[in-house]
Amino acid sequence: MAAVGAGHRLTDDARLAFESRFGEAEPPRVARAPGRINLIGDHIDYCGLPVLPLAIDRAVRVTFRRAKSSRCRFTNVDPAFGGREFDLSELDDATEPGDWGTYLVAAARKLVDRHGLSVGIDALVSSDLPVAAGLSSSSALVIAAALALIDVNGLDVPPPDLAEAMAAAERHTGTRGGGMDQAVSLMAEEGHACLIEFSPLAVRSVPLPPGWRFVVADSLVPAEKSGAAQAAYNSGPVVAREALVAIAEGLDFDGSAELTYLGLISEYGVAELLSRARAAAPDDPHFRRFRHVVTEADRVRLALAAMGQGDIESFGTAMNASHESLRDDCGVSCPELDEIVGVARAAGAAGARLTGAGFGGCAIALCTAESAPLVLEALEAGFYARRGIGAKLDDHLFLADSGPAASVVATS
Ligand code: NG1
Repeated sequence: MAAVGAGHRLTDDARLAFESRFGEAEPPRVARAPGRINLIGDHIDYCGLPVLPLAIDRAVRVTFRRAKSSRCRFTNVDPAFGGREFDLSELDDATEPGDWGTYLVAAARKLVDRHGLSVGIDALVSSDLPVAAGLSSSSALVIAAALALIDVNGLDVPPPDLAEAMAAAERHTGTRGGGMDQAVSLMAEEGHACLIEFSPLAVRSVPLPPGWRFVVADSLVPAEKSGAAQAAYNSGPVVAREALVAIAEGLDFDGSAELTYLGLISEYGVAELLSRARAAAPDDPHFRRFRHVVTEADRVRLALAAMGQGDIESFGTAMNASHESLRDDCGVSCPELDEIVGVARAAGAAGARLTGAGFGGCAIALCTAESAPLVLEALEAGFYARRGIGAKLDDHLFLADSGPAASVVATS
């Protein structure tokens, strides 16, 4: 089970909002789940390849109390979201695609199926993570809601099991994602990047070199996960798989072994695969997606080595190449993300790339302590001022501090 600590001081606003909706009784508890930036390795987790995200110190919080029945009542400090209610004994599919209630029901349904839980919650959701910005707010919501339900039902679910269960739960909302976001939120270690491997799920903490700073910049283009954007995202895993099958057919790959990207890469190596793949899959989108997947896997490997040596230039070079590949081979960037990346690099960032799924959302820039203020300034003047963003700039442009993994704490 994720850590249960003591002594979280609820902000007066959160206490007031919680008590005005659910009344005063015993003090509520808080489930907190962080968002993430992905340092490198995008659109490859669903191919089973390692990725390197970082949990940040911005999170979704679910302030909750055990309900007297199996009913779950959620309210949100942001009135734009409105309340959601459902009963654990009769979960239906009557939720809107993309609606925030869908994520709550998905988490609850998976826990009911696996653990038969029956005690509901009264809950207030709050967040300082920008929504639909590629920082994984949906997975943080799923994880925080799940931890709250697990807590009131007295269950003990090991984090890797919960990460896999919640990745599966989120797929029920219609997005065919990998398992990166849920794993990093549950298993990150503060001050460390999180190397995640899949099948089986395994996480290794990698110390962040001193002096490395990550600037996060929101393109202001919402990275929604419904409608056309969801369809565009979901075509990624399909094309990647089709490309793998087509390319393996043209190779003398051992047909008795399970066909995976990892297996193919370890048998042939990236350079050999690329030269053979060009001939085997002349169909352009498939070859391009294949090239992205195998080269991004290689960049994760190189970036990991660079991080181990504190080699910021090499890490930045891998980030730059990753952005180019996501833009050109996957087609998941957009002009605003490209602009941010360009401004950050020109202002002295060691490297910059979009982070997460793309189609909008955030870019990140790797900086030193000296270059970070210059990059922030350049983005403020060169990107945000021109779009009239002055107030609340901190919601869109900030330095990402690493944060701890998800946990449940008592409040005082
Ligand atoms: P974001 O950026 O949170 O939408 C999505 C997937 C990840 C991964 C990245 C791209 C979900 C919940 N998350 O993340 O698994 O595939 O895109 O690397 O589907």
